[in-house]
Amino acid sequence: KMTIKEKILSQLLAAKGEPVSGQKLADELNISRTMIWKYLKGLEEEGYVIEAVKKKGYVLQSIPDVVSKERISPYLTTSHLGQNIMYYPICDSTQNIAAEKAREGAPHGTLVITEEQTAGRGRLERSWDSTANKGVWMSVIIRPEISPHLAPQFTLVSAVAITKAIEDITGCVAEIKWPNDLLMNGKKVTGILTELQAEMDRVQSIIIGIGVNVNQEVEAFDVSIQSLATSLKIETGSEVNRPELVAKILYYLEKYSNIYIESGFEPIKLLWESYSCTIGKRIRASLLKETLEGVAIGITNEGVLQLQLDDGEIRGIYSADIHL
Ligand code: BT5
Repeated sequence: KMTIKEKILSQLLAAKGEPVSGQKLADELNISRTMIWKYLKGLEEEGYVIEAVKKKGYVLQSIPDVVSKERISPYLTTSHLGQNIMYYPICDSTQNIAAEKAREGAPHGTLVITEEQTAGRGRLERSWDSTANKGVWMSVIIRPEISPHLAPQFTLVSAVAITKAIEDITGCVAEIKWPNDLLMNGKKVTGILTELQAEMDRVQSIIIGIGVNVNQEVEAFDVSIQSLATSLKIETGSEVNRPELVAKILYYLEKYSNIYIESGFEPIKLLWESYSCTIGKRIRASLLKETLEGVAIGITNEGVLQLQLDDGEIRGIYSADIHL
C-alpha cells in the first residue's frame, strides 16, 4: 500500500521532468490542493527539489541520494520482503535494530535500512566499514517456518540473490567466496551476516544483514581495508542507483528463499556453485581452533564446505575464514 506522499512522488517521477498539475493530483488523491502543497513541502524537506511552474504544475528537478522508504518503494516487486521498511539516516547497526524489532514482533519481510552505521559489524564481532550514503547497509527479518538447523543456508541463498541483483543492475558478475563474501576482481564488495532467533525446534526469525559497497571511491574505505575492499562504482566506473539495487536484492532474496523453503537446497546449490570461486581450488581455512589446508571439493545440501585434506580425508567445515 502506497501512502499519499508516495503516490504524489510516483506521479512526479512518472512525469519524467514534465509538470504535473496540482489540481489533477488533488482530484486523483481526493484531497485539497492545500494538502498537496503541504506534502510537496514535506518532500522538499527530505531533499527533493520541486519547482512550481505557473499554470502548469509541479516539476521534480532532483531526487535526494538516499535509501528511504519513498525511494525504494516505487521499485519494489515483492509480495513480502520490503513491504515494511524502517529507515534510519544513521544508526549503530541495522542488525541490532532488526534484532530488537524482531523480538517486538516485526512482520516477516521487514527491512531495516540506513545511510550510515557507527558500529556496523561482521562475524565474530569484527567491524564493518559503513561510509555514509555510499553503500547498502540493510537487515531483512524473515520468519520461515523451518527448523533452526536450516537457517545457516540463508547466507548462501542471500549470496546468490545479491549476485543476481548486482548482475542485473551493473551487468557485472561477482564471485561468491564461501561462506559470506562476494568478490569482484578478488576484492570484497559484499559481506553477509546471518543471525538467528530461535527456540530448540522452531525459528522465530532470521536476520539477514547485507552490506554492499556501492558508490565509494577507494579513499572512502578505512586504510586497513583499502587493498581488500572494492565497490560497484570502482569496478564498473559508474554510480549505481541504490534504491533500485535494494529492490532487486529483495526481489531475488524472496524468490530464492521461496525456492529453498519449497524445494530444498539442491536448486540453490547449483546456482551457488556456478558463481563460486571457492570450489575446486586449493584453500586454507582458518577455523576457531585450527587451520586446515586442502582442496575445496564442494558444499553439501546443508551448505557445509567439503575440504579434502592432503592425506585424502574429507572434512566438513561449518564456519571459517577462507584464504584462496
Ligand atoms: C561480513 O563479516 O562480511 C559481514 C558483514 C555484514 C555487514 C552488514 S551491513 C548491514 C548489517 N548491519 C551490520 O552491522 N552488519 C550487517 P566478516 O566475514 O566477518 O568480514 C569482516 C571483515 O571484512 C573485516 O574484518 C574487514 O577485514 C572486512 N571489511 C570491513 N568492512 C568492509 C567493507 N565495507 N568492505 C569490504 N570489506 C570490509
